[in-house]
Amino acid sequence: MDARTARDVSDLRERLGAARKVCVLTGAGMSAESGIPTFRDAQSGLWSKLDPMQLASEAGFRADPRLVWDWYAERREGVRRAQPNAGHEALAGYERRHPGRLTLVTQNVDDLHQRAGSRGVLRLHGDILLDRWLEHCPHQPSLTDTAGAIPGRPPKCPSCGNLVRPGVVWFGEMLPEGAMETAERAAFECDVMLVVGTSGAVWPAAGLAQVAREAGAHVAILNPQASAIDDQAHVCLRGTAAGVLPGVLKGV
Ligand code: BV8
Repeated sequence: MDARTARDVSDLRERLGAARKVCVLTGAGMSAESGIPTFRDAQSGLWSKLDPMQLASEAGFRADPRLVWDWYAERREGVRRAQPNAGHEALAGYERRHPGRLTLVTQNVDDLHQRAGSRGVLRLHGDILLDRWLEHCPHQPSLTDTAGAIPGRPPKCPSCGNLVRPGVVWFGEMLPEGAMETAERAAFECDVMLVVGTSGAVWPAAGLAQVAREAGAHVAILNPQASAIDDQAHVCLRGTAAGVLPGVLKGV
């Protein structure tokens, strides 16, 4: 770590130690060191010719349900095989030491924050390990109870062919009721906002850094590369989640 980054880390540690309220926003880079490819990394193998933005949409699913279902099935396997990294653990430790101080908002659809022990994680883009029905249908008890599905790629309703889809928020879909309002309030009220591992390309999540900045919070971004929201940061730490977060949060 160079001298400039070391100075920035020590200043951030001081601020996190003194803060009344902290908001952390994480993106796919948070899980990269756990072996889960980031959203915009070139898709591996079969998927390299496909656009994740297209696959992660209702239109993409309706156009080729089996292709999209298989893409999620492969990603789900990757999430199940992955383990939380030192960055996830560091955030969970900080939360344990300061009950009620941290609001952790994630764009990620994996469960690594939760498996590291973080509680009350605010998921803006849903949960890749959950299923739900594509449509409301009269043959099924609810949108989220897919127990009545017959197996398949994707599974479907035996009575009307309604398809099962992953419980994530696709491009063009609204975020979960109230999630963004809660996240905006946390960004508005915090003294320190830490943004980890996001390109800042996806809205409205990307707007949270600006909400915090304009409300007077100290905004720090941790990312090995530049992001589209760096202009909202007081400091940009060029490093990785597992490499830098433990040093930022240890003993704070
Ligand atoms: C909505 C679930 C109302 C699916 C995902 C305003 C302006 C422009 C466009 C819009 C706008 N408002 C709405 C839109 C449309 C759209 C959007 O944002 N489009 C953009 C992309 C052009 N937004 C929506 O549709 C949202 N809905 O707003 O509803 C509405 C509807 C229609 C029209 C208007 C309004 C819903 C968005 C949710 C999409 N679903 N996920 C799935 O996962 O399959 S988003 C998906 O991208 C993932 O969740 C991912 O987390 C997320 C964001 O990407 P990042 O997390 O930033 O990941 P990325 O790969 O981009 O970057 C990784 C970063 O990590 C990099 O910077 C890298 O340097 C860094 N990194 C790498 N390694 C490490 C690291 N950092 C730290 N440590 C490391 N080791």
